[in-house]
Amino acid sequence: MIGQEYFDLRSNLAVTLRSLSVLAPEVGVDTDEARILETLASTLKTPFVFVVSGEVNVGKSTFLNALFGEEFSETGVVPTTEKILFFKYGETEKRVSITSTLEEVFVPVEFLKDFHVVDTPGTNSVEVEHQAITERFVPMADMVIFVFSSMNPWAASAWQFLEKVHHHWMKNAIFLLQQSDLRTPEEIDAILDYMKQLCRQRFNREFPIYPVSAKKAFLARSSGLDRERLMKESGFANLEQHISAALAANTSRMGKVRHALSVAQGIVSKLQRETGTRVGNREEKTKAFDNIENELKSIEGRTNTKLATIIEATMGDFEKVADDILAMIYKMLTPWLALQSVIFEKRSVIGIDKVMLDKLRNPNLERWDSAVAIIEDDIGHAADYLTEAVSERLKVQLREDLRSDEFFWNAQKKRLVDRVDEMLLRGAEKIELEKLLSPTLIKTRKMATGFSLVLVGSLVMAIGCATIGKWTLTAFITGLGSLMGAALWTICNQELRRIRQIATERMIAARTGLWHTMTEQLREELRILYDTFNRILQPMREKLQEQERRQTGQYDQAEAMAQMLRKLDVQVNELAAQVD
Ligand SMILES: Nc1nc2c(ncn2[C@@H]2O[C@H](COP(=O)(O)OP(=O)(O)O)[C@@H](O)[C@H]2O)c(=O)[nH]1
Ligand SMILES: [Mg+2]
Repeated sequence: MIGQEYFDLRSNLAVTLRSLSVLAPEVGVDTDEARILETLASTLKTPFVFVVSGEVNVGKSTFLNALFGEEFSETGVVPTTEKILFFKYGETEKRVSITSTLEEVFVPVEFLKDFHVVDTPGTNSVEVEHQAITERFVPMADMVIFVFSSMNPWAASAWQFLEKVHHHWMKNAIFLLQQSDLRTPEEIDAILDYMKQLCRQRFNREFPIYPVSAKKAFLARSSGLDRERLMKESGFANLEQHISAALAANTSRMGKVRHALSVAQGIVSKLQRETGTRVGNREEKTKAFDNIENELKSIEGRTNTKLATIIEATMGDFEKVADDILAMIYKMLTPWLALQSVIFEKRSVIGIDKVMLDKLRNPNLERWDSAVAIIEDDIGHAADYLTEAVSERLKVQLREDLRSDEFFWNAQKKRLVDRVDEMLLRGAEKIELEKLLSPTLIKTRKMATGFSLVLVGSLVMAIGCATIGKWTLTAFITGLGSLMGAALWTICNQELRRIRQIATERMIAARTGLWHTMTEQLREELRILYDTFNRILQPMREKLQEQERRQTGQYDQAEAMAQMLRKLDVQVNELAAQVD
C-alpha cells in the first residue's frame, strides 16, 4: 500500500486522539481541548490528492489500477467526450456531472477514502480546459504524475501542456514512461536520456522519471502468478517508494500530525498528572479510612475492657453468694444435723434457689446501671471522634447527629439490666440446688433414723442382757450395735460429702458458664452499638472503592496513551529522517 507507514501512523494517532477526547472529559480536564482533539482527528483524515495527466491511451487508467491494486478506472476505452474524472470513495458506484468537463466518480474501494484521484484524459484538448485543470486542481494536488507512453513520448501537445503548468506543479511532479514493456531496455534508456535533456532545456530543471509497465504490475497484483518477476519487471518498486516518501514528506500533513501529536501529548501529561494526584489522594483517603476504623475498634476494645472489669466484679459477687450458699449447705449437710432433724424438725432446702438468686441480683443491678453509663460515655466519644475525623480527613460532613439521646440510653440501660438479670437467672437455674439436695436430705434422714434405731435397739438389748447377767451377750450386742452404728454413720457422712462436692462443682461450673455467656453476649451488644458507625463508614468506603476502580482505569488508560504517543513521536521522526 502506498504510504502505508504514514497511514498506520495516522490511524494510530486518530485512534489515540479519539480515546483521549473521551477520557479527558471523564477525568474532567480541559473539555475545550478535548473538543480540539476531535477536530484534529478529523483533519488528519483529509485525503491525498493524486492528479494523473497524459494523452489518451498512454495507460493512465491502467497505471492507477496497478498502483492501488484495484480496478476502479476503466481502461482501453477511448472516451467520446473528454472529461476530467475525479475519483472519490462512495458506498455505491455512481457518476455525478459537475461541469461539462468534470465528473465525480464515486467508487466503493477503500483506498479512495485516503486518496482522491484526478484522471485528466488527454492534454491534447482545448486550451480552456488546460486552464480549468490547472486552476482547479493545482492548489489541492499532493502529487502530479505526467504519463508518457514509451511508444510515443514526444507528443507535442503533452509537452506544450507541461510548458504551461510546470511553474505551478513543480513540487511533487513526476514523469512516468508507461508501457515500457513495449520497448527494449536500450530503447527505454535512450528515451529517458532524451526526456531528461528535454526537461532541462525546456523547463530548466529535472523531474524524476520512472519507466514502468503498469500492465505487468497489474498482472502481478491481480493474478498472483509469477508475481515477483512481473513486479520486478514492472519497475513499480522504485516508483512506489518515491510516492510513499513524497507522502511522508508532505510538510503540511506531517505538520498536522506533529501538531496533533504535541497537543495530544500536552493533554495526556495533564491527564497523567491529574489522575496521578487522584490516585495519591485516594490512597491517603484509604489510609484515613483504615485509621478511623482502627480507632473505632480500639475505642470499642477499651469499652470491652471496662465491661470485662464489671463482669469480673459480677463474678466476685457470684462467688461470694456461692460461698454463702455452700456454707449454708455444708452446715445443713452433716450427719449430726440429719440426726437432729429426725428428732426435732424436718430440714428442708426448698427455696434455696430463690435465696441465691435474690442475693445475686441485688448488688448487680446497680453495677449494670453504671456499666451502661460507661458504654454511653464511650459511644458518645466514638460518635464525636467519627464526626470530626470524617469531616477533617475525608471531607464529608455528616448530616445526622451521631450522639444518641437520653431516651435511647435509658432504653439501653433497661435492656442491658434485663439481659444481665436474665443471664444470672439462667445461670442460677442451672445449678438446681433444690433438686440436687432434696433427695439426699431424705435419704440421709432415713440413714440417721436407722442409725438411731440401731443404737437405741442395741442399747436396750445390751441393758436387758446385762440385767440377766449374760455379759458375753451384752458385750456382743454392744459391739455389734456400735459397729452397725459406725457403719451407717460413715455411709451417711460419705453420701453427704459426695453431694457437697457436687454442689461445689455445680457452683464452679455455673460461674464459668455465666462468665462466658456474659462476656460473649455483652461483646455482641457492644458490637451492635458500635456497628452504627460502620454502617456510616461502609457506604463511604464503597464509594471510594468504586472511585478507585474508575480512577485506576483512567490512570492506566492515560499511561497507555502516553506510551502510544511516545511511540508515534518516534515513528514521525523516523519517517521524517527517511525522507531526508
Ligand atoms: N503493453 C502494455 N500495454 C499497456 C500498458 N498500460 C496500458 N496498456 C494498454 O494501453 C491501452 C490504454 O490504456 P488505458 O489505461 O486505458 O489508457 P488511458 O487512456 O491513458 O487511461 C490499453 O489497451 C491498455 O491495455 C502497459 O504497461 N503495457
Ligand atoms: Mg483512461
